[in-house]
Amino acid sequence: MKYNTMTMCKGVLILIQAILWSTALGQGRHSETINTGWQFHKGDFRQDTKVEESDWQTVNIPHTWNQKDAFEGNGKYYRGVGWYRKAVIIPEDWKGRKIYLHFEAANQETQVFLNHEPIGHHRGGYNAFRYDITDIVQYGKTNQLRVKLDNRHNWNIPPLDADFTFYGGIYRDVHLITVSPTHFEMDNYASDGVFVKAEDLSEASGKLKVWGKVKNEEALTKRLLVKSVLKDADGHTVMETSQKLKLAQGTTTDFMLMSKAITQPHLWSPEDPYLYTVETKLIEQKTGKVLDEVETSFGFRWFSIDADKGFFLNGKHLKLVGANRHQDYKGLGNALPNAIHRKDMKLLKEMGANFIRIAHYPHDPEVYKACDELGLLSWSEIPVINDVTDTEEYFKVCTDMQLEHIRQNYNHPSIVMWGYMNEIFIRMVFNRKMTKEDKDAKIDATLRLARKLEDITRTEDAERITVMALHGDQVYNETGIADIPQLIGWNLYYGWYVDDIYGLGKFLDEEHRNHPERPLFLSEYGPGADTRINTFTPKIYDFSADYQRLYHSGYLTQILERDYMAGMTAWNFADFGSAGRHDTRPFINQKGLMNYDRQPKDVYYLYQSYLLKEPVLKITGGAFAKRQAMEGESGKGVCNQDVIIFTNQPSVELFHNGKSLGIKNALEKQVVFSVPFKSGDNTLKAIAGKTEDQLIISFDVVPQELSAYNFGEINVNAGAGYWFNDETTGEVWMPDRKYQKGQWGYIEGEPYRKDNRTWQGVPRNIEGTDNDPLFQNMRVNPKGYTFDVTDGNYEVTLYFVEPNAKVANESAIYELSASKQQNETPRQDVRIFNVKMNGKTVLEGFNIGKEFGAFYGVEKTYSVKAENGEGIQIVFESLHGQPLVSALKVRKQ
Ligand code: GCB
Repeated sequence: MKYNTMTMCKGVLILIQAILWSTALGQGRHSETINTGWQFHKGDFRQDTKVEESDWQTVNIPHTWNQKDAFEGNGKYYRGVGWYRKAVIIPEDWKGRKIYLHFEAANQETQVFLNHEPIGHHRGGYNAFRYDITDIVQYGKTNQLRVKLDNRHNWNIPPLDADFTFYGGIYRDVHLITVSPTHFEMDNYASDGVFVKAEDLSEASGKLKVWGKVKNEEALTKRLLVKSVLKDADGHTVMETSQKLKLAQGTTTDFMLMSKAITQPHLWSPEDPYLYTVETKLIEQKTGKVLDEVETSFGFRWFSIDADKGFFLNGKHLKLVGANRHQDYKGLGNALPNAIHRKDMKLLKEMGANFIRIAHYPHDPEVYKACDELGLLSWSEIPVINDVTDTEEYFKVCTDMQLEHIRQNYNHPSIVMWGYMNEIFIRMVFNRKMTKEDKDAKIDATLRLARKLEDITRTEDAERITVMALHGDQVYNETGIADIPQLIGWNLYYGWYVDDIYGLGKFLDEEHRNHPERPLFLSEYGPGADTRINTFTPKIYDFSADYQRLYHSGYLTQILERDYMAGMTAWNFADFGSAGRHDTRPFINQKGLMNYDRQPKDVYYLYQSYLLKEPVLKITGGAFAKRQAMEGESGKGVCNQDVIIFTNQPSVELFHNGKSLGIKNALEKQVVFSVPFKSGDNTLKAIAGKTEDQLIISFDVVPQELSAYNFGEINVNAGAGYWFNDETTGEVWMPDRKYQKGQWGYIEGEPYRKDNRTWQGVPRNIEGTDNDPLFQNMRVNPKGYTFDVTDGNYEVTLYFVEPNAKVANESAIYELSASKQQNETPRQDVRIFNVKMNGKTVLEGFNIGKEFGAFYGVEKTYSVKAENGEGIQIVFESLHGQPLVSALKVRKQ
């Protein structure tokens, strides 16, 4: 056999690697994930009960049992007990070492058993926890690991209530960690046990401080050296510092290293997220053996906040702009691979953000790591949301949570704020049943808890800024809770939950005037938006991409012009699961700048235009690239529609099918062109300097005289002021219009409104369809719809939904609607009507509620013959109550 240099090198490499591995296992710290090949059982059973093999389903971690059911039926997902089990083999040669089981998180109450012995119980779904299993494991054998998990509501575990889904499961990585019996502290709230920070830091110089505890679990006294080496990003040693320790058997001692001043440290910032590495080793003096080792990414940076001037990083002013983020993802629930966590941070960074509010709970370790590496400053918080329980146990769980949260994440340079409460009085404010005494008691308990959490946070970390997020109510000022943290985040929804986008500035100015010493941040804002909904007349609560644009544009200008505002984080980076919501995509909070699958909504590019330095140019309306609309008054097969372009360039030229529509200046990062669309593909090309963007819009212009229409189909979204694009079929639905001779449209009737406040018709999940927006809005009491089509055979489909929950349904054939399980009595006949098409009765005595219950999407298709130039006449006749219709489709056969 002939060896060439390549194979020789490979051989040497393998040898070196083998030595490294053996040292890794023999000494030092070794960690490995044990995510693969678990078994899951949904439901509870007693430990000693034999469960059928078939009851176990093989799964991998990360895993949740709610990724499907939280998005089905009425959104009542399984909140209960689930069991996991796994056979874990512990190698013989781990004998003599310490062994730990480390869970990055599991939601929300976890009991862990190893070889049938209980080894730990953890409360709270978003922090890591770790157990010492050294004395229980059997070496060289299979160990039975079992985990009982419970995601039921629990009065002693926050969050008690919140607008997101509490998916159950072991949804973050599980690790086995081994260390030498003499090691850095392993039972310090599941942290690394080694903490780092910069001291006396300026541009000119700074020191490195490293501290923690060392534990000697060997049966002899140890003489040790703790040594930290600071390495730059290229791996060159910048500084070393060490301390000698003598530890008697079974004792624990503190260490603290302080380096000499490092001149001109390379500072960490969002623009330049420069990371050093601190390698901290625990070395046996006699042998020079490394007993334990922790590697920490480290950034030199300092910051401050000012009530008038906002946030400063490394002495320079920095307006913080970014978004909040929840940790779930379409189809996966909260069980995400690390790659998606990292991808999200990249998407935020690419949006131009320099900040993230990690809401409403600590996220995966990968998120914090990515923030350090990409340069995203952050606010990280624990999930004490909407309400508190006044028990010692609840307070203890909250304070433990904050301790875990801070200790586990202390070393990340990206974190600048620690939060601990969100809108904590919101339930109380809206609860009409609470007496004054109840409210006073609630306020008292909440203040006590806030003070406790504030104290703990400041004691743990005197440098980071403490923060709390409030909803727009004076109760926080009146009770004094807003004076507790160092920074106040307001969650304000002017132009969504309350009227007027420009109410924002007024509110903030008043707060700043009344509390001039208090730094302020806009921690949440945003409207729901569905990329399938597009309109040229955006309104509050219409869920259109267009209203989202108006809203964010208004918010960006108002915050950017106010120096005292430290920053702003949009609610939310992406759509997220919220099982209690019934918006246009049920069980999802749609306020994301991106869809649930991280496809950007148009506003993502608006942020880019505001925040990025490199040229940004984006023609909006990509999700509305297929259109059908009426020819304009001036005819010629042309339909003029506004096209909005986002850019950070001064001006933009737009070409339509190769023809220039002129050059326009940008105003608030936007340029508007009226485009004369024609049937067929319309190529839009925008040019600004050297940057180009292109969008092809396929258009079907429906002539004013319907008889001139080369009939494909006309799809009408009745009673809605928006277009609806069906993502699956590609069908486009136009808003309806009033009938005029020779054309098509409705005769009388009103758009359905559930109440005066909301524009969205039926804020409920419409079952039996994914096209909820098509059904949620409707026309009530129409006399009819007329289509002046040419003679021929047509197919007409009518779409209905019963929006009134109190419908008669006793004789409904199937229990179709989940609403029926909600016992909404008394039930009654709401409406009964006939529908005629060209004189023929096609629906007689139609009682939607009786037949289908409420909120169930109904479709009925008929064949109609248009004869003698009379077109199609659809007539609604009331027998009882008001008829209604959600949508109509007319197709030529
Ligand atoms: C809030 C909450 C957040 C909700 C949001 C909303 O103020 O802090 O958890 O999801 O409003 O969309 O209503």
